[in-house]
Amino acid sequence: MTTIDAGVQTPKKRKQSQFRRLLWHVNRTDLGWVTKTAIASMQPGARARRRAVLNKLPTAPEWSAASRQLDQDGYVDVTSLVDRSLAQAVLDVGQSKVARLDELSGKQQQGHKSFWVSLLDEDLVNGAFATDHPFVRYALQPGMLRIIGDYMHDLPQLSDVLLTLSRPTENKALSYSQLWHLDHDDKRVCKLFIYLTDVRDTADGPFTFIPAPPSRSFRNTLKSHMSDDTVFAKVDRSAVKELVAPRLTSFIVNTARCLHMGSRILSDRTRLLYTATYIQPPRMYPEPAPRFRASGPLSDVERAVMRL
Ligand SMILES: O=C(O)CCC(=O)C(=O)O
Repeated sequence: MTTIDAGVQTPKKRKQSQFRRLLWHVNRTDLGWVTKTAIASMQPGARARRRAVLNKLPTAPEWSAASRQLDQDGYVDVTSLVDRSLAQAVLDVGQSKVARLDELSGKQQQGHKSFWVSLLDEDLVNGAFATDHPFVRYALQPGMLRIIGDYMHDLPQLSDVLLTLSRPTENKALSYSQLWHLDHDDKRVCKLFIYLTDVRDTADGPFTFIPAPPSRSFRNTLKSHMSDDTVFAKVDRSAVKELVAPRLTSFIVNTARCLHMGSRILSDRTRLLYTATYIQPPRMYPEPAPRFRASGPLSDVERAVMRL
């Protein structure tokens, strides 16, 4: 009897994984639209059904203007458009988690980013958030879905919600999202953020980005995370937007089109940030385990956005 070491691949498996790797690289370029279109074509009529659901959402002139700005520039400030009481509920949850930081960071499951602490692990059941959690309610605001949906010309899919506490990394080299990158979760990715602490200056590690038009030259780059030198060899520093703003500032960024980085926290500062991630369905990669579990009444739109 022959035994196969699990760590050693057969030639067929090696070819398959080389093919997947190649596809993964290709999908990060504009050629990925071919893959996306092919996947979408396997679900005839699905987009029209999603658009019918999108059209059930209310409209407002200021949401349409925000959507147009998102399309043109790749970002929009939505602080004046969000529901203040939902924002406050997110802030309350965030602050209550930070008050228990030592206890929660001991239990952290996602440990790879030393400058990020995930504080929501205890709110998950089998990896899923209850749909009445304030973080989910914030992401489901009709105005935000309308702004992102009108930009995508499709009903967005809510992929995840996240609370991150960024802390100083002392003298360690910059890594992960502290370096310039585009998000490649899918071809269209929008993130809705709220600052839950004041970001007063560069030392607070602001979310920093280059709007979509000047970010264009990085779209087909195969390098995933880039240093300042690499970026500023191609684009003028004056294109950079550093989001220095008080707590409860909320903004949407198309992180697949706008080169971005953040969390470069200095000295004794910390930064607390809420993020909701939306993609345009159907997802390019296999669907992960459900991230949301129904709790309380849900509208058709909400069910469709969370695939429940
Ligand atoms: O920590 C930051 O400000 C950057 C976050 C980021 O890169 C992201 O959410 O994709």
